[in-house]
Amino acid sequence: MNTNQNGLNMNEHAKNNQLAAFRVKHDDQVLTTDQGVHVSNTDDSLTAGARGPTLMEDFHFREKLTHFDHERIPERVVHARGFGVHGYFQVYEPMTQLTKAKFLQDPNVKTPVFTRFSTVVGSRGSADTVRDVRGFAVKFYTEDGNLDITGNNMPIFFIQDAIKFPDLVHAIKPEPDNEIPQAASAHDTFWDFVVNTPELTHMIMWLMSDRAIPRSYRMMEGFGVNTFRLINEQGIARFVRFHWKPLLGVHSLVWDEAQKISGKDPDFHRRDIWDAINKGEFPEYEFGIQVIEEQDEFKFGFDILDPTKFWPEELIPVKIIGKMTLNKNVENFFAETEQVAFCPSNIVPGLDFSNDPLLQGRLFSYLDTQLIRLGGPNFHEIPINRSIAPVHNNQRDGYHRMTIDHGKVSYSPNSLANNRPNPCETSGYQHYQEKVEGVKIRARSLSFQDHFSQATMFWNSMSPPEKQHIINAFQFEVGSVKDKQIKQRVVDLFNNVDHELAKQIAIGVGATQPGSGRTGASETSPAVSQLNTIMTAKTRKVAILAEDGFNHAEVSKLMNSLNGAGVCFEVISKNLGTIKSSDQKELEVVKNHHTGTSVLYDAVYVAGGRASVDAMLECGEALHFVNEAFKHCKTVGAANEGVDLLKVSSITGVNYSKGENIVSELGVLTQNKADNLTEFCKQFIDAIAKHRHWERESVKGTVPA
Ligand code: HDD
Repeated sequence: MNTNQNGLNMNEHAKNNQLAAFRVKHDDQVLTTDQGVHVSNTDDSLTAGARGPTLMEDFHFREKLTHFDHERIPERVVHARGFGVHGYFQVYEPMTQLTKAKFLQDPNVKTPVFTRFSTVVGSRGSADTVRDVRGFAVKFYTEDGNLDITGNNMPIFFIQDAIKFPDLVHAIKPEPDNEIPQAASAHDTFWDFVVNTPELTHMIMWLMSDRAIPRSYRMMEGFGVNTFRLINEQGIARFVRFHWKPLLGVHSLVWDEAQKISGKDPDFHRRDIWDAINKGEFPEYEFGIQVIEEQDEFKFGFDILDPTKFWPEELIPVKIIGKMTLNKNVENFFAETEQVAFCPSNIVPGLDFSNDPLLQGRLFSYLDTQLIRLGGPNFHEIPINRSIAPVHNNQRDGYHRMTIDHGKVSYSPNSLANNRPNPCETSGYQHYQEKVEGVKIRARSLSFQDHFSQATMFWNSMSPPEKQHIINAFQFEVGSVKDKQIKQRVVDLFNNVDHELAKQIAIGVGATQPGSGRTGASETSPAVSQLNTIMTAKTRKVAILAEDGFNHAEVSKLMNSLNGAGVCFEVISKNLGTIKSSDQKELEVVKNHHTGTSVLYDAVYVAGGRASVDAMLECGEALHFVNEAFKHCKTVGAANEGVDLLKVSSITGVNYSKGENIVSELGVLTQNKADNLTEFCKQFIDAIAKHRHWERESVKGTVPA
């Protein structure tokens, strides 16, 4: 591999150098003005007398205030709330047969990437865990120039034609008279748009599903959504869709938990990935492609150019071809995450677009939006947006131009500079020579008109708990709509998807139940159910509840086991500082009950030790912690005296261990004998790996999550 002395691949090195060239460290420096003049005092303005007016000549005051007054740029019109991280991509084996794209040829080449995850609807300061689609945008800095795969965490989109995008966004954003609600689709204008635009039906099923409340950016799939083309050296083209598959599996929060996190830690998702990368737990996603031969374009029961349809994996398998590793946090949020500019039209030789009408519109919109957001046509010169491939052309001037273009020639053809820079037929980007003909027409293709079959397929692919979550989501969202007619029309629309679903929506929102509707079996795509994903306890977060007098041998055994399995943990007690075990060993408390709540953890463990458990029994917070974790279907564990806390909790449907045996029911693990701890810890970790214990939701008396 072509590496430098730091072990960095040359492409990574090139990108790092580019960023480093603009990095300024201010440590140990004297404060200066923007002109480099040292400043003697930045706390008092220059005034005429100590109590007199400020003087116009105070250039430092004016410069400081002027810069501050201008330091905001417009937030993105959608996807304003996001978080970017650096990493690299490596292909597993040469993809020569399918594409000539250079970054997909050599498994030794690490292509630097910058990935920005986002929500769609909320403003820049909105909460991370709202119900929404998540953006999953990857910028590859390839040797052939920048390639952006600007995707989402759902494989389809709301609308089929880009001309409807402003309508969609106006409908889902806060209502314009009072700017309510923030970052939410649960309001009248959105559902009014839904009932009047049946092409949204399929995407609404995904939006109401658990996909819309991911547990972590690290546990989210990514999809390019639109259909692109791969082109090989021989000029043969194939249709392709792109996938990112997280090695930690695809997992979600539960709605009640997500809502609470929005208040307890609105930065939950960005903190999660920031902390993971700082700890060296680098998120990894495999890159997959679904490929359709040109001659098979019309072979399927749906139009492969329709972005409201996914290509079922069972029909068109996802070929895994590489991996992205995210291994570096940004140094400056504004410079990198805020100023990064993605654009689906950033493409490299070996790839091309399809006639997907949503994609075609996107090819215009992204570049256009950067002109206002980043203030002019030179945004490609901002360090995070620069390609590692050299840039030579006759584009000149404009706001904030950084490049000092040499020479007097800025036109083509020219003889003064030997006609340089000149196009190159062999290395230059060649558009695929697709034959197109037709009359100019404003009409939707007939092959785009089935809005319900795949929505039904999605519904029928869900497991019972996933179905229940969808029903609950509809009841929340449509229940928040004020207009009765809209509520009824939602019921009637989704009666085309599944009659039982429509009935349940109607019951929940007080609408009339539909007479008859779509029922019975349809095709399924098991791959879309999150129950069929990778299950691992790695990087999950356990809360250990303990107070003075805890059982040190037991807790340290548990901590060692968790460490061994790559599971994180934090000790939570009534007060911060340290607690002492029954044998006087000290343990640091990371959170108290004000700062550490159950919704921020994947599992909870109640430590044994008589005095510790007695203190917890007196403290309502510990009990609330356990009850809430149980309600959210999380793994709950307790050993020795710790079981006493569970016995008085509202956990239902569980028999506690009476003897020495480990009892594991509904994801609640208890045991009474310290000797069994090794096996107990193993089972506890296995239970955490299951993510959630949905079977609890069907136990009578359990409040649904
Ligand atoms: Fe878009 C941003 C994803 C349709 C117009 N979009 C944006 C971002 C993502 C997506 C991830 C944020 C990029 C970042 O992190 O900076 N958008 C999608 C997907 C779509 C889609 C997967 C459907 C397949 N988008 C879409 C359409 C249009 C736009 C049809 C307009 C015709 N999108 C934009 C935009 C944004 C944007 C207005 C806002 C900020 C930006 O571009 O840079 O141009």
